Amino acid sequence: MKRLQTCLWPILLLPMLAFGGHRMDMDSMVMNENPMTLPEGCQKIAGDQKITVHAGRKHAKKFPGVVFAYDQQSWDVDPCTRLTVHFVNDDDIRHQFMVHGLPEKTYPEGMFTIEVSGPGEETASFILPPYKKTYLVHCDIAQHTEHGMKAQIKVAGGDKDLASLPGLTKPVRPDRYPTVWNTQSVIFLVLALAGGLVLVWGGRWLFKAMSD
Ligand SMILES: [Cu+2]
Repeated sequence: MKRLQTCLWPILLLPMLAFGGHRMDMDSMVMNENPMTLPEGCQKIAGDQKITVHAGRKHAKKFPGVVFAYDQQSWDVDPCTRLTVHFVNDDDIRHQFMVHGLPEKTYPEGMFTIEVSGPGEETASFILPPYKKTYLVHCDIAQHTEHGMKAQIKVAGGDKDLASLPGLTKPVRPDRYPTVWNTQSVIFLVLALAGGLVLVWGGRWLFKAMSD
C-alpha cells in the first residue's frame, strides 16, 4: 500500500504543478475592490449600478487623432452607489480602468483599478462617496491617456467636466500639427518670399537713391 502511495504522489503532483494549486490569474488584476465598506458620509449603500466598459483601438476610430478609447467617456452615478464595473479589453495589449480621487481612508492612494491583459474581461465593485464630484478614469499604461483612453464618473452631476475626453470635451492645450504641404501652402510661401525680396530690393534701391 505504501509503495502504491509513493507511486501515486508524482502522478497526482504533476497536474497540480501544471495547473497551479490556486488560481493565478495572469491576465487580470483588481486593486482596492470594495463592495462593502461605506465611504465616510454614506449611511448605507444607496443602490447598485452596473456598467460594462469596453476598451480598445476600435472604439477610438470615430475620434480623429485618437488611438485608444473606452466605448463611453462619461457615466452618471448617484451618491453612495455601489458601482460594479464589467471591464472588457477588446485589444491584444494591456488596458486599465483606473479611477482617481476617491477618499484615501477607504481607497489607498484614492484609487480603484481593474487591469486586463487583453483580449479579456474582469468585473469588480466599489462604492462611491456621498458628495458632488467628478472622478478621473483613465488607462495609466504609457501614453494611453494622451492617446485618448480617458473618461469621467460624475457623482450627483459632478463638479466639472474633465478636459480631453474624446468626442466630449476640448483639450486644455490643443495639439500642434506640422505644416500641411499642399498647393495653397506652397503658393503662400512663394508669395511671402517674393514679398520679402521686393521689400529688401526696394529698400536698398530707396537707400541708394537717397544717398546719391
Ligand atoms: Cu490602455
